[in-house]
Amino acid sequence: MQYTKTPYQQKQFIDVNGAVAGSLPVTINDDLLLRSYRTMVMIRTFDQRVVALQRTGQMGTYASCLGQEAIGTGIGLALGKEDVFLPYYRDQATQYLRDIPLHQQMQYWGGNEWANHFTGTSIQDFPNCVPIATQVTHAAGVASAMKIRGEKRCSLVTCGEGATSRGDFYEAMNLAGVWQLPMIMVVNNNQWAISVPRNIQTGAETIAQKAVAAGIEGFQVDGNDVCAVYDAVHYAVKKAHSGKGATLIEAVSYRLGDHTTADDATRYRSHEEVNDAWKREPIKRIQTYLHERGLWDEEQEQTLQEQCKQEVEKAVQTYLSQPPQPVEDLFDYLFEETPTHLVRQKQQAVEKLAKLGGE
Ligand SMILES: Cc1ncc(C[n+]2csc(CCOP(=O)(O)OP(=O)(O)O)c2C)c(N)n1
Repeated sequence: MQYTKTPYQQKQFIDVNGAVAGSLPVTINDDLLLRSYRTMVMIRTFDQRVVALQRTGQMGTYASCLGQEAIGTGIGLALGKEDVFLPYYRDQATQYLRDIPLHQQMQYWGGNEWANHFTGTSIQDFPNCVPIATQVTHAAGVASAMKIRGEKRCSLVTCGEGATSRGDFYEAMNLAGVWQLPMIMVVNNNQWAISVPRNIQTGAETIAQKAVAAGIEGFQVDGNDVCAVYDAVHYAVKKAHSGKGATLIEAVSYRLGDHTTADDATRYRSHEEVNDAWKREPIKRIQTYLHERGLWDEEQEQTLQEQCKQEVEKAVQTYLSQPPQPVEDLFDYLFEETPTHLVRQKQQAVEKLAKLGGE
């Protein structure tokens, strides 16, 4: 029997050299390009600063989004305020665009779960999901509620390519297909699930083709091209809002940093591979494109770099000046009536901390 090769082709508008083959899609104007660029530079500045805070003992374990800024930015700019975002842990850019302040994101990574208490645009958004792929089932639930209520809204969930090997992912995608849910799954295919490379993660040639089995549309985009991500999400949102069902978007990128600050990626991948991936990173190409179009110059670049540094430093000061979380929070909010053994442990924790001088 002759099997046809997978039809999925990575969609791209701006290539690694900042050149556009043909023209940009009608959904993208100059204002959007500039916003994308500014956001990506801001998030990279934030990311580097948070890693530095962690290295100096002022931050908890942190999952960097270095090299994947275009994915979060494209999603954040295309998703509607009325939609619900269910993030995983590399969505700093989307959260920033959904009005979650940088200092609040630092608070979260500093270990304070209150930082998942959102307001404004993100009031109905879900907390960062660390358990792999469980958020995809939540997104199916959210989209199902929207459909039952007849609302013109959708849920958008993100996960890594490793997460697509889990049952939760397949189950949720199956529901999205059979119930025609207004749901979008964006897979950040950064090639590595901690130390497990993409090629031994799944036998599927692309992550996008997993959609076929669920009866939904799936396609690949260049996840380092913010225009491709934006255009794909914009399309999927419009489709979901008009009752035409779910979409799986595989955004192909590369994790330029360690998995988290608790990882050392040099133990399982080569410098050559990482250096090669740097050539495709998402920020340089759009900067080149903007320069060539006459939309950006050196002076604007310097001003932006300065603004980003200042905004991030301001966030650092706010984060560092916040009082530590009360130790009682470790025990509260879990049970309507706290079990006796936990009441005892809570008492012990409070006493121990008091002895240490509240440190
Ligand atoms: C249910 C569950 N199993 C295992 C883990 C441990 N774990 C944390 S991150 C990770 C790899 C995830 O890789 P991928 O989905 O590709 O996302 P990436 O971190 O590369 O963005 C694993 C296995 C977890 N957090 N949750």
